[in-house]
Amino acid sequence: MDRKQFIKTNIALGIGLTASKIGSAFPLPTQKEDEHHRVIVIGTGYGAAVAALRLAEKGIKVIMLEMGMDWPARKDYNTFSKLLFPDKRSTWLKTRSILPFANIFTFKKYTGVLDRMDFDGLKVYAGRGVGGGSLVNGGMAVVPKRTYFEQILPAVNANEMYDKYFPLANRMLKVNSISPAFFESTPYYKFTRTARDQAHAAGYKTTFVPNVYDFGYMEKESRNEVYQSALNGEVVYGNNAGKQSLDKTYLAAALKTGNVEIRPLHQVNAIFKTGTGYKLVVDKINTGGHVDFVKDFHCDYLFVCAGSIGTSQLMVKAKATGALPELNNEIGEGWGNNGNVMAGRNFIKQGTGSKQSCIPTMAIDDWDNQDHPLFAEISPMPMKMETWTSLYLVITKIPDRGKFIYNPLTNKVSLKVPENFGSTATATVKQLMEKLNHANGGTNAGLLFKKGIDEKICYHPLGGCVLGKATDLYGRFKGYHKLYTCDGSLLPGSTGVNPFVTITAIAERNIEKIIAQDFLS
Ligand code: FAE
Repeated sequence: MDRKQFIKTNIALGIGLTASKIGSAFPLPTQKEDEHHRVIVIGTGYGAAVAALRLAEKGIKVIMLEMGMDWPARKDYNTFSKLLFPDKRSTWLKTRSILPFANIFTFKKYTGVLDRMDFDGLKVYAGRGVGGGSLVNGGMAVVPKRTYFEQILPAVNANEMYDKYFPLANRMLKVNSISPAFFESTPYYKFTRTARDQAHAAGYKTTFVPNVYDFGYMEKESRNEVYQSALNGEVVYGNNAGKQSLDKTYLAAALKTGNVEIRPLHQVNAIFKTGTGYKLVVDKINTGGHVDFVKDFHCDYLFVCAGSIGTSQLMVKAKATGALPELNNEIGEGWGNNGNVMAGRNFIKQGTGSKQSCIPTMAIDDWDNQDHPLFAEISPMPMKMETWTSLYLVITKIPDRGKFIYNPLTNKVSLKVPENFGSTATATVKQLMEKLNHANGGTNAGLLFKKGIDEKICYHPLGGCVLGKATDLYGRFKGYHKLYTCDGSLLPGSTGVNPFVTITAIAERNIEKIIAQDFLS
């Protein structure tokens, strides 16, 4: 008996079972009529948005199922919660805030915008809502170094990527750069200038990093001409203005075609093969996380783009439960954290400023270092007071990879990583901190993280359905037809830089081929 039959039988019998016994919340949800569509896309993050737009442009109707809320911009600039005093809109179905540190805020459970998933000691963050990670991320838009890209995805034509798809992704995402004059003069980037000077004193090179935040808008913020978003502590719980997130770029263009419909608060729980296509079992949830109703969606073509964790969990479960038995053994393998490590330094004698923009614009670039390659984003700590602290999100090169495992007792999929996962990354960042402290003074910020370094925080989950392994070279799942992924699960655990430009560019490359070969031919 599948879930639908189970619900129907129990309703018919009038049995007062709680829905929690079938994996949902009390009271027992109703089963709504099935729907059938030609194309369904799960998720509304980068990969999903690219797929939906390009299909819709060819006149193909697409339904997007997104577990998070829609967050339309409000005229009073109050769509999203503030950083310093977050409310329930900040956090996905938890009663306490979940930032890497200082979690003292409590609220009612709500389908808020930032989620944290805890696995095997790791804390993996993700965006929830129409726009996925683009709603909560720092907007850093970085094309990976070509030599490294060629190493991680040797079967992908790098000429094509660097001549066509990376520039296309940058254009579509509205990537822009801060003006050097504004950067050098504004108090809001003192924290970056200080960290840059200290990096140079320690012998490191730095590089400006482009962003999707509109720097023209930011300059107006600095002159108090418009609502202050990035300059007033907004980023990780959403920006109320200034950020060109996917809802303003790819998804806006997709909706404009008239061929795309987005269903928020629709959580896909299972995928099955049917005679001619696929069946999705979906919970329509409310903002408290309870299930309003359950519905089966059927489709001919399915794009699973729920992010590295979401896609891997759905596909591992489908393979393990026999719902998609022909998936190969690469499903759930090859997961990495992009070598993420967070680190902080105290007693920065030049000061880092009481005013800080939330949008990062610079990184320490030591990727060519043979022993300890790193790319360290200089991150803000917008506490509205001088903290004499520098914060870094460091991307390192680590060999360790995790895998997803299905537990039949709980019907859940978790992530397992090898023992000492991240020890190479910690060694790299220790060395970075030592060099910076040695050249400039300062100490590791033990109040922020244990010994000032935390390799358990992951903002960049990647892999689980790796390109060319779990899928063919264009994201088609091996073993099935008309079943695809386009998201971060395709990347083999590492990109050497912040990943969303790579995810977008690969999705553009893949969907072009898929449309030509699977839809138009
Ligand atoms: P993603 O954007 O995560 O979208 C997946 C979507 O699927 C989400 O909207 C989910 O709610 C939805 N979903 C998941 N499961 C289901 C389900 N079962 N049913 C229905 N819907 C579902 O995937 N990257 C950069 O390049 N630059 C940065 O500056 C940067 N900063 C970051 C800061 C933070 C705090 C975080 C958390 C991430 C940051 N990232 C950054 C990472 C970046 O946002 C991430 O790599 C991409 O968002 C991943 O894109 P995907 O398309 O894979």
